[in-house]
Amino acid sequence: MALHLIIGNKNYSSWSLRPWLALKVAKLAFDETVISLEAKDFKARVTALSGAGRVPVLLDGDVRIWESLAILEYLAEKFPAAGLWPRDVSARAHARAIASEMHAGFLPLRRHLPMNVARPVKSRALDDGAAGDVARIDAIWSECCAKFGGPFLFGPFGAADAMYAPVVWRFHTYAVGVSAAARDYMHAVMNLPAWTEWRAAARGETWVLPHDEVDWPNVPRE
Ligand SMILES: N[C@@H](CCC(=O)N[C@@H](CS)C(=O)NCC(=O)O)C(=O)O
Repeated sequence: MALHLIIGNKNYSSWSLRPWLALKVAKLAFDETVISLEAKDFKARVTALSGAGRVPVLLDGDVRIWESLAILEYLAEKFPAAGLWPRDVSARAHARAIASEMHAGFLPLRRHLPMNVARPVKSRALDDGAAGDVARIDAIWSECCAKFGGPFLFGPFGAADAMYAPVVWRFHTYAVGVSAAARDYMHAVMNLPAWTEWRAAARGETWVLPHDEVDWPNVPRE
């Protein structure tokens, strides 16, 4: 039975992007259903699949997995050839640590710079919390790319890159200043064919979520 990924709006749903991108880059076949986060029946439809009532949710036959990081772990276990985690035990521990750091943290950045794929690139002044998160993420990316050789965090694209992919979008959209190493890393992610596919779909969506539009009541579009 095919994998089936339930996700939110491609323009805004940063958690949804993570497993979607991993599935695409790993060339794993899957069906997908997009439910707008503001659809009247969003909660009812998603809660029927996962008590958490949030997307993404992965369905694999009778198996239901929620939480983006748990989905990536499931894919890594079920499809080891996809190489979603590094083979080396210390590199794998490093990858899991930074993936967990992303999953559990960077709230100031996430609040201040919501993912908004269709917004034209325009800088936004950072508050102190977001600036601190940017510095930490730049250090994570720079260290990984120097230590493991790039172009992705641990060489080839993997689960850690999937976890940070929405941050790449945020840094790009809000023209956040980063180091040369972080910029090179962002270019590697943004050059993925799957990136272009997600962007085209996101820009084709007509839903507008005001709380994710930092220019509200203006809704600038590419
Ligand atoms: N920790 C969860 C976060 C999931 C999450 O917050 N998803 C958002 C969309 S990006 C959502 O479903 N929001 C709807 C809601 O909370 O009602 C994960 O990693 O999957």
